[in-house]
Amino acid sequence: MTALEIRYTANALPDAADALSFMTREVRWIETMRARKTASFGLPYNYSGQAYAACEMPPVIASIRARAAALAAHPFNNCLCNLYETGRNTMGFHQDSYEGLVPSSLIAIASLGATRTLVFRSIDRARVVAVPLEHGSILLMNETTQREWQHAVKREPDAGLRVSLTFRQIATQREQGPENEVSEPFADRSVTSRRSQRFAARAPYKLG
Ligand SMILES: O=C(O)CCC(=O)C(=O)O
Repeated sequence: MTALEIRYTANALPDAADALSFMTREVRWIETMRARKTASFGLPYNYSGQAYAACEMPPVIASIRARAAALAAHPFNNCLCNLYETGRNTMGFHQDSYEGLVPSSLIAIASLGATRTLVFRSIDRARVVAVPLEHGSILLMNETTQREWQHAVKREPDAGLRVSLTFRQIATQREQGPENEVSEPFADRSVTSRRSQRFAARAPYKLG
């Protein structure tokens, strides 16, 4: 069974308090899901049966994206946001789909507000790893982790409001200008594997 390859950076966002205030006041949240509210910025993206249209990233989100991209060492062109108004808002166990993503894309989760625990469960259900996601942190996951593990945000009744911003690199070129261009060929698995190896070598949470 493959190790859990994730990288967690606490205090990654110096302006986290202002960003949380922006996300709660300025974002128009979509209410199509029962368990939480969502919003998407950047390129259009389909997630969990919901089609999100293209939407320019406001500067606050673009600056979080820049921080996540620096940690991931590659650009992101979509940000799917989740609003957990209380600890009763959740996300069930799932693997993020790589359909439409650059295969070597890492997925970044930036967290604002109350700490919620991201629970990883190996596909064979033999192992569980709980990672508290603190205000201002960024967690990176790679494609191997998506293939071999599921993750969830479970109910934590005492938790307060939390926003997560999840960044992905969608395999679409040119539409958004040079800063969002996919810098590598979509189907080049050798790049995927080199990026994954580099990530795995540096992942402090490499458990296995
Ligand atoms: O809100 C979170 O931290 C979890 C996000 C997540 O699991 C996802 O976008 O797939």
